[in-house]
This record gives sequence, C-alpha cells and structure tokens, in this order.
Amino acid sequence: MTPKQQHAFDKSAFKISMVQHLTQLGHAPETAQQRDWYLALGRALAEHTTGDLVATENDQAIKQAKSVNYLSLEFLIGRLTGNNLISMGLYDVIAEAVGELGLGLTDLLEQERDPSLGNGGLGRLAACFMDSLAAQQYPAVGYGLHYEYGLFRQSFDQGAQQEAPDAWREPEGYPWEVVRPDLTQTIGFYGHVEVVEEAGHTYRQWVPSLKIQAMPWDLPIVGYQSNTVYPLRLWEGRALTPFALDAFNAGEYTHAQQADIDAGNLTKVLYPNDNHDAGKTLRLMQQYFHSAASVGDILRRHLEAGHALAALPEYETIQLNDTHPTIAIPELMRVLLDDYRLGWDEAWAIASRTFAYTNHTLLPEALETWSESLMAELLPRHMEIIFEINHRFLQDVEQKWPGDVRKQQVLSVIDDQGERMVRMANLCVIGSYAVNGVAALHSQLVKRDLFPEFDALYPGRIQNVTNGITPRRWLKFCNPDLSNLISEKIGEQWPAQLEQLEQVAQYADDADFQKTFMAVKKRNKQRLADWVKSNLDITLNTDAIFDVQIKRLHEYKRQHLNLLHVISLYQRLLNEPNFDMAPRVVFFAAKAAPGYELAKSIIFAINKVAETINNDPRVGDKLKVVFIPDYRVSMAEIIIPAADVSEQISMAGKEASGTGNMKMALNGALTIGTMDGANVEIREEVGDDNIYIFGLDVDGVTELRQKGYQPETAYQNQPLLKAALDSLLDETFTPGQPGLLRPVFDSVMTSGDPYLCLADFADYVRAHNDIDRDYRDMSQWARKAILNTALVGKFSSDRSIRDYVNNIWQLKAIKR
Ligand code: 475
Repeated sequence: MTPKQQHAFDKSAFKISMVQHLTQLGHAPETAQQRDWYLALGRALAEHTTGDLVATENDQAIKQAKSVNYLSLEFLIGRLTGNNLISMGLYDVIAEAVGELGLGLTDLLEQERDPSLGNGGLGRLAACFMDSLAAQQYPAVGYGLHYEYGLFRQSFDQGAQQEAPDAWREPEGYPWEVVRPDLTQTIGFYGHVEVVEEAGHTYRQWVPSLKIQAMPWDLPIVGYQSNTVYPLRLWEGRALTPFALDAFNAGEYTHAQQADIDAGNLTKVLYPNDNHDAGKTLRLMQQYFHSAASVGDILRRHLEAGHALAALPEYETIQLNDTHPTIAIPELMRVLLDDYRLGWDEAWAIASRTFAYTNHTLLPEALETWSESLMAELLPRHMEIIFEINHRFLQDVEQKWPGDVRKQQVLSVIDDQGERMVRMANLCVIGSYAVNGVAALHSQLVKRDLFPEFDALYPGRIQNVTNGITPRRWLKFCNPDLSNLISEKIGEQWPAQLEQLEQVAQYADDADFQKTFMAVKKRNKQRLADWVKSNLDITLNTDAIFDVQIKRLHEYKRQHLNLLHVISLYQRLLNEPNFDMAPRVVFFAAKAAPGYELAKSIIFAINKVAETINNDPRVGDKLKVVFIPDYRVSMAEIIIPAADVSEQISMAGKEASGTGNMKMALNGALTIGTMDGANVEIREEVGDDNIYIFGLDVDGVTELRQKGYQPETAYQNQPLLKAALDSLLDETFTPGQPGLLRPVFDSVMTSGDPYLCLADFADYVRAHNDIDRDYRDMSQWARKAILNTALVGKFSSDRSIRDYVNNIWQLKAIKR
C-alpha cells in the first residue's frame, strides 16, 4: 500500500473481515485455535493483495511497457504473512487489530508453514529478486511450479537425517494463493512429428501422445510501500478433465510411459538436489511443463496487449534461472515455426533476442545434460529444433575457426563422446542475448574456465551481476531491534536504499552506540538460545561467540573442515592445561540431498560430536555444538540476527556467490571465509580489518594441484589435525561403536581430499584464533560488527536488479 492508503486503513472493518473469514473456515471466535486465526488473518489480508494483483495486471502502462519473466524451477519464498505486512506498511496497525481480538501477532505469524519451494541459494535468490522487482516497480512475472510437496522436512534419529514429506498447504490450503483456472493450458509430451502441406509449403507439426493440463496459482509479490503487486505464477499439473474422455477412448493416451507418469505426479514434489543434476525423466518433464506453460502465458499476454509477434523482444524478456528452464528456447522456436509459421530466420531473430541466462555453479556434476534419446522420445519436435540450432551454430563456429575440430567438439550442443547427450548450458549460451555469473570472481571463472570459447566467439555476451538479498526480509523483518536502532540514527529510507547504511559507519567508534548495538545482538542471541532450549533442550551461554554455518550440506562447502576445528578445540580444552578460549557455540544447520551419502555421513558425524561435547562436564559452557534440524527460511530469520561469526569456508573457486554471507554481514556478523564467491566483494566493502580471510585462493588451489597434493603430508605434520582426524576412527564420539565416522575420515584421507580441507586447516585455525583474540575486546569487536552492517549496502538485491535492468533487460519502472 502507499503511505496514503495505509493512513486510511480501517482497523475495525479489518477485524470484522477476519471474523468473517474465521466463520467461513468453520470456526467461532470463542473456540478458534491460533492456527484458525492465522488462516483468517492471511485470507483477510490476501483480499487486499489480490485486488492489487489484478489491478496491476490490468494496468495499461504496464501492458505497454517491457516486462521481465523470471523462469525458475525454484522459488524459496519463505513465509509471506509477516513480510507482506511490512511491505503493505500494516505491521503495526494489524498488530493492534489482532491485539484487540485478544491475540498476539507474532504468535499468529509462527503458525504459518514455510512454502519451501526451493533447495537453497538459487531458489532463495529468485525470491529476493521478485521482492526487489516489486519494490522498485519494474514490471515482472515470476514463473515456477506449484509443487504439492516442497523440500523435505528434516529430523534426526540418533543423529542420522530422516526425511518426511513437506505438505506445505495441508489441510486448509495456503491463504495467500489464488487459483487462475481461466489461464489453464494443455501441455503435450511424447508422440511424433507430422509433415503437413499447405498452400505449397510444408510445415512440421508435433502430435503429442500424452497431454497434461497446467493450471496456475498466483502468489502475490507485494511491492514495498506501493500498491504494485506482481504474480508469482506457479503451474500445477492436472489430469485432463473428463470432457476429454472421448480422446482417451480413441486410444490417444496409451503411451507406455503413461502408466508410471500420470498427470497427478508431475508437480507432486520438488527434486531435492542442490548443485547436482540427477537426470531423471520426471524432472525433464517438469522442466518442459514449466517452460511450455510459461512461454504460452507470456505469448498470450503479449498478443492480448496488442503487440506484434515480431516485437516480442521489445516487450518481454525471459530470464532463465540456471539451465533448468532451457527447453523454453526450443519451445518458443516451435511455437513460432509450427503454430505461427514464421520462417527460421524470423523465428530465431525473435527467440535469440528474448532469452538471457544466469549460471549459478561451475561444479561439473551440476551442469545439466540430457540423453539425446530420452529427449527425442519425450520431445521429438524439440529435438529436431535443437539439431537445427546446433547445425547452424556449428557453421558459425566453422567460419570463425575453420577446420578446428576441437572447438566444434567443445562448443557443440551435443556431446558425442559416449552416450550422446544434450548440453543444456551450451544451448543456453547460444540461444541467449546475455549470460551472467553471480559474483565478480565467479563470472571471471565462467569466462576463463567454463566457456572460454563462447567468450571468444561472442565477446561481451558473458557479464557479471553480483547477487544480493532483500533488506526488507533480511534486516527490517527478521531483526526489528537493529532496524529500529538504525532508523533512529539515519532515518527510515534505508530499507529501500540500502547504500544509506553507510551513514551508520560514523557511529562505529561511539561507545554508547557500540553498547546499544551489542545489546541488540545479545537479545537476538537470547531469542535463538530460547529456541534451542525449548526445542533441543540445550542450555546456551549468550556471552559465548555464536559461530554459525548455515547452508546446504555439500563437500565443497566444507562443513567437515569446521567440524575438524571444533574437534581440535575440544581436544585442546581437555589436553592442554593452559589452553584458554572465549566461550563458543558452534551452530550448524543444513539439509543433505537424500541420495548424497557422504553429506549424510557428515551430518551424522556433526551430531555425534555435538552429543559428546555437549554432555562432557569437563567442557562446561566453554564449547557447545548445536545442529539445528530442518533448516528453512523461517529458521534462518532467527539464526542470522544472532550470529557473531559467519562461516563461508568453501574451497576457493567452488561457491559461485553465496548469499548467506551477505545476510549475516548485514546483521553484524564477521565473516571467516575463503577468497571465494561474493566473499571477495564483501572484503572489498568492509575492509581487511573487518573480515577473517584464510586459506588458498583460486590460483593457490591450482598450484597445489599442479604440484601434486598429498593430504597425508598435512596429517603427518600437524599434530592437532592428526588427533582430530584419528578421533573419527576410535570411540571418542561413538562409544562402543568405533568406526561409525570413518566415511568422513576416508573422504579426506583415502579419497584424496578433493576440496583441500587438510591443506586449509592450519590457516583456518589461525583465523579462528584471531577471532578468539578480537572477540575478547568487546569495543573492538563491536566496531567491526557495526562496520559490517554499515558497509554492505551494495548487497541489496535492489542493486542486483538495477544491474540486470540497466545492463541486460532494459526495463523502465512503472510507478503506480
Ligand atoms: C550457488 N542449485 C551459490 C546461489 O546464485 C549462489 C543446481 C542444480 C539443481 C538444483 N539446484 C541447483 C544451485 O546450483 C545453486 O543453488 N547454486 C547456488 O546459487 C545463487 O549464491 O553460490 O551455489
């Protein structure tokens, strides 16, 4: 809402509306539970946002302007109610209204289940970007999938990860979503391609043998302090209605695959892989379903607004969030060629100026490829189009590098060494007018290591847009005390203009401000400690350093390096009479992909180590280890404001950007990190004195590998490290069951330590010692923490979006 509308907001009418919604849910105010009231609150608020959503959609100025369509298989939005109240500017008045009904707003907000429609960084980035698009009123539609089950819920059984389904909408439905059955489309799969003759021309026409309906649900993305509301449009797979039964009986639906993959399964569940490509048929079906429905909807909007087909790139740009929606490129070509009957050159001129692609990872196991035979079976017409794109492209390559077979081989969309595979990233680069990495270092590596030939062929196409985070959710909402403190000093504009935080730097040496700042941190630590006490029954000392590593579990992120440090602290506390350390609580939170055995072993090891240390009376409250189960956005909102130390310790060159690093720095945590991803840029902003950098950099990693890396050497030469590793093999952490933690030992000792944990261990310990020393000087620490908050304004996702707008999308803001 605009500030003017907020002023006119009618509190008593809203209370009546809430009670009406409660009644519709079948409850009476006298007996309703908290959850019923939360649903009533959500529905009453959604009335307003749905109205603004429809109004924004019908805004003529927006229809005549250029829009971005953000295509992503994942949107990790987190709870909407609290965040939308902030954007609507209604947080305080609704807290009052709810209070007058005898309820507490924060209690009601706690009732909401997170929509966890994403795995990690890539999905959360999409959510931050939607928030920033709406905040700055750049016309946008987010397109995703309406998974019935989001990312699995995690629990521990004697330390081992257990997965349970995440029925985020059950049983009453999600109050913020609106179904849009009028926008339903039919999506085909399998079948064959026919040649049709018309007026002396031949055309190709795909005849699918399986059809599934795509019905959209819209979630409102509410602009901060405006009445702009953009849709996050999520497609749900549904069986064709019984009206199509005649076709069914005529035998069109007898494809062999139909039995195992019926329509109801298509959007059942989010694939739980992060930075990993599993290559399952159902996943490719999800991708095509998502792309085809989204492209269809984009074309519908474009044509309904009265624009010519050929003008598509002037009105619509399609951002591909990694390669997962790449099939949208051949799908748009198919529609233009076969349905609208454009010539190839005409169609390609449109498609190749419409798409842009963001790369989120260099890890080879995450780069998507699909078997050519699977693709040809599932999407026969698309495979033909991909061949034609590739054929024409390889002619360009031949022109540029005549006779260079190696270049043809690495650049081709088809990998023909072994089983023939379609390389989605190559298709993306060829079909896009812009490609970007997500942090300066990452974009350099995309050019140098991943796509050097493409960079030579298309100079300037590969760019950088450094990631960002929304300051509304990741400071204003999750850390109200710090937000108020900041607003007292520099006014209230910062949530929309985060660069203004720089003004906070002038208070970094102010003793009173330091005290207040640290008192806020302490309250946030207490809030987390209370959560830990009531949920895990571990008592924490809030004077301790809260040392935090929260992110997906992956070898390259090196949670096991952190674990080795924890073990070495434990052993020193026990074995060195003169060893002194500032008290520490080391927090972990992480989900492991269900099929990723080593990641699960690392979780198990952390839990076992935690159990031993936390129950060892000799340690007292000097050291505690807490693994918070079921990490999710709403948990991050409690942990991040409480962090003193932010662990960003990936092997250099592996973490494309990281965004948790930005969230914790913004909330006054100091980073201990490698020269990787956006850590490099965080260091540039906050300065060397206010960050703890350690370990090999990208060049150091390369050199070490060239010399020939032997983890054994570090093991033999560093007694602390050796003792920590050896403890994984005996009974220290698994009484009566030696060897249970061997997989972690083996991953670094016998599998060659692929992510160089042992090579970086000594310098990591050195950096932690520096932290220990600095934390003891509270005034110095406060200064560093304040400067982190003050100097990370660059990492607002508003700035990221402006970079996309100015350097790639070319959009104009439409103020409503
Ligand atoms: C990077 N997910 C972070 C973040 O840019 C970066 C891959 C394959 C299948 C399913 N999910 C994925 C990712 O690759 C991913 O999340 N990448 C992350 O993107 C946003 O900050 O460094 O690891």
